[in-house]
Amino acid sequence: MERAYFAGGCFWGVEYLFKQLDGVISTTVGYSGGNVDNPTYEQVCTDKTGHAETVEVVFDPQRISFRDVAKYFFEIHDPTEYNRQGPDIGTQYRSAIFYVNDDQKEIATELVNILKSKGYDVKTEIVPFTNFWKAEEYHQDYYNKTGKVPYCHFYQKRF
Ligand code: MHO
Repeated sequence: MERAYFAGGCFWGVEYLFKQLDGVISTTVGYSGGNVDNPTYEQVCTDKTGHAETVEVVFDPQRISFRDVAKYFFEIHDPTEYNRQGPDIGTQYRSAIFYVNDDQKEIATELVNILKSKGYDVKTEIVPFTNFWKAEEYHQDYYNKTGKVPYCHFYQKRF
């Protein structure tokens, strides 16, 4: 199994859509890229801890490649938004890929360049993974638990 970490706005919607992708085994929502250990949602919401709402995606590389997982990421959020996603504003809603190895870094960078060549002014940060703090239980699987539907994430073809 391979792991990948994506931030693309409110993690409820990003997780909901990743769960629908064939080859994805499990997902967890949490916080990456910040400077406070084991932060709470309230702390992250202050926009002062440096974390981004992030989804840990575990997938089976024999069924789907990192390239296709990452392509999908760019198609389920708007990578041209800077420090926001839809109605949610703040650095915790930034677009980022926290790569865990050089292959992921290269592929993510290549995909950003493809999107740029298509005219998208991509703001996604491609940065090394440092840590991932699992979010509170009520944020896990939020839409499936509540029966609500995402308010700002949907699939849109970009490649
Ligand atoms: N706009 C949403 C953000 C939730 S998300 C987990 C809210 O205020 O509840 O950041």
